[in-house]
Amino acid sequence: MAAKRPVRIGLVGYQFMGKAHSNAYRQVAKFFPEVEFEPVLTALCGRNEDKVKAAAERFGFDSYETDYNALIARDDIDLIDIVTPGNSHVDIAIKAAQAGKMVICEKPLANSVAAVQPMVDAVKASNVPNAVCFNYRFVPAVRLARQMIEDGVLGKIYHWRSVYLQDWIIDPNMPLVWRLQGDVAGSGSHGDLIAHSIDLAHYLVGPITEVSGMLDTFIKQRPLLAESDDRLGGRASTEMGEVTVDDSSIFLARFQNGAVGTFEATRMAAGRKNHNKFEINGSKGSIVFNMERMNELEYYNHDDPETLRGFRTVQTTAGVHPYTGNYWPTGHIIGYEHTFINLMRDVLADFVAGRQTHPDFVDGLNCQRVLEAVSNSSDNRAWQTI
Ligand code: SOE
Repeated sequence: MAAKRPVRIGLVGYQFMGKAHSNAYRQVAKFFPEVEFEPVLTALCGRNEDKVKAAAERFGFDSYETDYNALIARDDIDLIDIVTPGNSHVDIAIKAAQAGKMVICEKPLANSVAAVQPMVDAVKASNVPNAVCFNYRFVPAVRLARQMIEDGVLGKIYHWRSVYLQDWIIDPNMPLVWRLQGDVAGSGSHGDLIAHSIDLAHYLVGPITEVSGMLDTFIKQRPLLAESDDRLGGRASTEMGEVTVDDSSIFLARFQNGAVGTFEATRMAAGRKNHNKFEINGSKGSIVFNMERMNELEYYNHDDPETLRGFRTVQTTAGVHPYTGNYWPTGHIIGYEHTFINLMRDVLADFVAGRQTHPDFVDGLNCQRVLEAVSNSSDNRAWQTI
């Protein structure tokens, strides 16, 4: 077998997404032996030396840096992967592109259209491969949904209906972690969750042209964070601070192809954990996907004999479904982490082959335009054109 091309990774950030991405880099060439690249965990970067050193050892990186400028300056790094909060993406991505590195960045690309645009300009000017991590595109059931729509199985699409529901901030004593700070995260459930639904809608239905939305914050003050933990929360202090992001984001949309959509996202839906669900209704049938049952796709075929009509549940693990043949025998399900492995499989394969990948920074910008239009619509109480 020909030697695989090493892709030497410099990862900036080591919390939740750092764990997900480094796991994907470690696994991808093992599960997909046909790929022509081999990720090398060259360096991990973070500001706190003790913590970044420990994380580098735990995730299997060869070295660490405490300054991303030093990381980007290294000539033994091919790809900069950014998994830090939204307000830090712009400078890192632009400098990485200017240094000629491939760039992968977590979603949302940044906190406004004005911030994202120079990132897109920089990757274009340097002509470097780039991708944004909308990982739910890489769920086998979502790929199957896209294939069905492309093949005309659902006919003309009339409706998109999505909810993305979590409840991890429902306790008013949940501290003001960075995801609840507007200057760091940009927004709340809006950029964190509904961004995923927008990207999936773009991927499956097509461009959104017009929106009307409302963003709301129910809990306006929370305890400041005393110490963050390894998950999404942390220890609360006794001092209070302002919540500067939305708790809930809801909007109506029109698509270029004539379909209409409703979108809802919240982190205050008691009992819902990662309920990332969409339903698409077309002239010939419907499909339903829910991330909490991610190995399944529900399908209703209006052409079935009337006596037998009803939703069927397709188990998307049969080997014939996208990605699944590289994991386990039929019925042996995959999970959240596999969405990142699948993403790295496709994105790095495109990068080394010199092919255009998706979702790329332009896809990230298109999502940001919708996010911003919804937020403007909420402020102005009026429809906004994209
Ligand atoms: C937390 O709300 C979170 O981890 C998001 O930040 C992710 O983007 C989403 O995939 C799951 O929930």
